[in-house]
Amino acid sequence: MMRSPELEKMPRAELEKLQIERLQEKVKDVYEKVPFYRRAFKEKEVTPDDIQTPADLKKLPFTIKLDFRDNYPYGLLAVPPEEIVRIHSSSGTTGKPIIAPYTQGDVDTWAEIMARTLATSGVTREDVLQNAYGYGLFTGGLGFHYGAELLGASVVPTSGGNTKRQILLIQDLGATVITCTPSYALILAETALDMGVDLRETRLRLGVLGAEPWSEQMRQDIEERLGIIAINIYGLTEIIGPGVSVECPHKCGMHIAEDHFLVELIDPQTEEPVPYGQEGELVITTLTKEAQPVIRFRTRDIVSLNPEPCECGRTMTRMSRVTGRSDDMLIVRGVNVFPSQIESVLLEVEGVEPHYLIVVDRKHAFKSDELEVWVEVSEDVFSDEMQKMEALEKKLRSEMDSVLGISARIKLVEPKTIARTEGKAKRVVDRSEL
Ligand code: DLL
Repeated sequence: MMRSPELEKMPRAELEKLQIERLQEKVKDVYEKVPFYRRAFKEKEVTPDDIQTPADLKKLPFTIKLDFRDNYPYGLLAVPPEEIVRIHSSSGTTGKPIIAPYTQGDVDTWAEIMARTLATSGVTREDVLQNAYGYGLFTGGLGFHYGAELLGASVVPTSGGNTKRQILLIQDLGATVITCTPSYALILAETALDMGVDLRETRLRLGVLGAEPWSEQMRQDIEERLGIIAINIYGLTEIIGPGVSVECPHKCGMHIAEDHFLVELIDPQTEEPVPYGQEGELVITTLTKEAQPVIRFRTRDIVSLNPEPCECGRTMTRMSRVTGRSDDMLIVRGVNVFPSQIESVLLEVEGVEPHYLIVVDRKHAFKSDELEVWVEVSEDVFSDEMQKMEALEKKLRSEMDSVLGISARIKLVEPKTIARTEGKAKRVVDRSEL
């Protein structure tokens, strides 16, 4: 099993030396092999020779989601097509999907990164890991699968869905680790209860959850309902899939695999660098990807960075949980709000289930005078008298108002009426979709 743990605790100076060497090589690579990058470099009047120190990174052009669409499907390849052994994909925001091709080298590197990632989160070769991320084009299923096998854990590749069978397998095979989206973890808990199973009484002890935004309150809820430690993991198709960063059991930020991914934080409007501790948009450059290296990819994910070494001894920069995306921001009467903030407020209030929908008018590009939030109430509140429902609604409205500074129309709905998804939950919907 290769895990390169020594890299994770490397002195910063040494790490930066490794990064610049790898960066120089990659920049040369894309300049020579990918016409899209050569053109973009020429426009910025920069050549690979201009990249001598980490600070030179900002001379390079950004890459955005649209560039993937414009070069669909193979326009960003840096290797001959016969080198490709696998292709994953995710839905783009509009039109064509995003394509992620891998060489054999990429598949091996990814497995190694994921083995290390899972080890960081607390998984060991003694664990039985039930992998409920979707297998297929989505990077979650196979990404976790290869990493967990390399680590030596016993993998149960359930993929998403068939929730009742998931519960049976957790019980019968003695799963100790569950890997899925946070929203699916809650569905598992809910379904288990319906089946008369208390997941807290199974051997489950750890969840490695990600692929969608979730709040600290959501973590507490999941930990309580499943009787596990819930660890946050981050990644994206354009860069590699899961494995870009992950929390250690200290749960104080996600350790970025900086020997493979060079990160920057920018102000999404001015594109200027943002200092440590402040929030900005995460920008990632791949240092080891062969098939489709990416230079300065604008993730749209809003995070903050912390360069201090962690209590666990790892020296790699940590990123906060994703507090929003620079493009899912809602503007309600001039106030910027992210769905994750709304979630935090909702889940603080007693009597509310962690299932909600934010209804907006997309035709005004998320600028809205009205914010409507549908919230599921818990069974006991719902079956209680009307007065209690009214009190709850009032409480939610005033909490939203005092915490976020915006007033929202709250619509309380019956338990289990908001559609459940097996993968990523859909939190924001257009009124016309209802
Ligand atoms: O979601 C890869 C992945 C699979 C990550 C399994 C973790 C676990 P995409 O489908 O391309 O890839 O979606 C990437 O999802 O830009 C974020 O906006 C969001 N995202 C991913 N992980 C987290 C997380 C996978 N832990 C997009 N917290 C990213 C918040 C996340 N958002």
